[in-house]
Amino acid sequence: MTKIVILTGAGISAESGLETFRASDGLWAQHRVEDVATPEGFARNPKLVVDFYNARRAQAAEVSPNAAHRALARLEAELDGEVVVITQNVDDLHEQGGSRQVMHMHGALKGALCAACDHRWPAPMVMAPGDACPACNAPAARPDIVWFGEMPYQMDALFDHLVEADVFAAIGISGNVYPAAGFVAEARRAGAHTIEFNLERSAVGNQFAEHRIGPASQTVPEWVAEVLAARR
Ligand code: BJW
Repeated sequence: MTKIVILTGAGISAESGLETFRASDGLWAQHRVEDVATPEGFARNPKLVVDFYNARRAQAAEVSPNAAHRALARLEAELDGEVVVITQNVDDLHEQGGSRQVMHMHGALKGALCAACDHRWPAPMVMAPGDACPACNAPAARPDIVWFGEMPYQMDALFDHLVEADVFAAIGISGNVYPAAGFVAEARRAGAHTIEFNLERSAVGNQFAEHRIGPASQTVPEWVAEVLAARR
């Protein structure tokens, strides 16, 4: 049975209207990463961080999955095999597009996390600094997002999928952030065919066997159609 593991980054949601991080007009050009995406930044100025994610949550609620998200759902539904989407994205466009096996390694905008007891619950559209945890009542609610210096979610399960992959595809990732940037090496070592989908070669582009250059909304549906046709 074929197993396809797909890693997605901000580039797959760009054509839905969500900003990427490292583009010249992207999120990191507008906000200091140390201020909004580290636990130290949150400790210094929780309101700034909570407001940043409130705004991102509001933007994400306005957008829809694009043809690339939908194509991955089609692949999962129609492939005689297993498709696992590992996403660094905190939006839920894969789920809205119809994908079922989705792992959010960097957390989710729709989630809240208690910094005191690690309880997780659905976030309200607008969080406030000092919101109480529904489990322990500590005023310690934070966005359920993995910041720099924190351990991404489900690492053991992710690596289990990577070593079982026949095909590993990375879509719209810059290859600048670890551990995700190291997944191609892991999958390749375990024998997977590796494909990168991007507008240009990423920082780890030289580690992929195949490149599909162009907007994901075009390249991904084309590839999915090829994969499904070859296996019919
Ligand atoms: C298109 C397109 C279109 C556009 N079609 N393509 C030194 C060396 C190595 C590692 C470290 C180091 N010092 C520190 C570290 C670790 C650190 C790290 O990697 N730092 C680097 C900056 C060096 N990593 C961590 O701290 C992580 N934790 C960790 O390592 O724990 C320890 C550990 C050790 C060993 C094993 C396991 C764990 C945590 C990282 C948390 C990242 N968090 C963020 C923010 C939170 C989420 C949020 O707010 O949304 O996650 S940072 C930000 O970058 C976000 C993203 O998920 C992540 C990756 O960005 P992504 O998706 O690649 O987006 P962009 O914008 O960079 O790129 C978009 C790409 O799309 C571009 O290439 C475009 O060309 C392309 N594109 N339009 C196709 N239409």
